[in-house]
Amino acid sequence: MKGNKCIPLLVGVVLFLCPAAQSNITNGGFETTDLTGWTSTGTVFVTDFEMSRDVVPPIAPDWTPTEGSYFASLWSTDTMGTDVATLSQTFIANAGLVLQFDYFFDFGDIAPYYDTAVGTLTWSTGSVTLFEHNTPGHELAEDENVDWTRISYVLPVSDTYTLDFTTTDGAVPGSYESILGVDNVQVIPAPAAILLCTIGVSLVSLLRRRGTL
Ligand SMILES: [Ca+2]
Ligand SMILES: [Ca+2]
Ligand SMILES: [Ca+2]
Repeated sequence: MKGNKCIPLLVGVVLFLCPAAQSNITNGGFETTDLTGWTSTGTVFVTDFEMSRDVVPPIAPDWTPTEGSYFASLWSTDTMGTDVATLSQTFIANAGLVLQFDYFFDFGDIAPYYDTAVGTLTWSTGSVTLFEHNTPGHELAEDENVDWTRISYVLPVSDTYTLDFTTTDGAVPGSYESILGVDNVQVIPAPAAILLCTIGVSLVSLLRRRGTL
């Protein structure tokens, strides 16, 4: 196959190799300065910084966003009128795309008052725990912080997904609070797809330069 006849084929191959990030995640970076697109319960808000919850030295610096100027903050405390905070969003995405987000957990309490932090993803036929801290078997040291961490998860099916973040106060009303921070939530093509896409686009460019196309 030579000349113009192979153009549709090559363009088709490149389009196949370059999957669009088809997802309807809304306000994944919280840059609207509010929780537009998200559902929340308890003490949850958008902020540009949080003071660390470290009751004994060393005192960590303030928490700041990993993307843009804002992130979501979930407080475990029950001194604000609740003892659980949740943040969730439902979105549609194709199989093979990658859910990605950043989170931190600042455990501000002491044993045995294990304030928990959990991230889960649920779809019509399954679910997965993306991270968990201070649940049984996952206890942190007193006052320990989990620094900003990037989670990436390849979506197994084309489906409707619900992403949930939850933090709960361990015990004893009025005990110290902990904070779960979330930022930069997005659905992106898998790295392998991006690589193949790059190769495909480069091949088309090369062939055009050589006059093959
Ligand atoms: Ca942000
Ligand atoms: Ca801490
Ligand atoms: Ca607590």
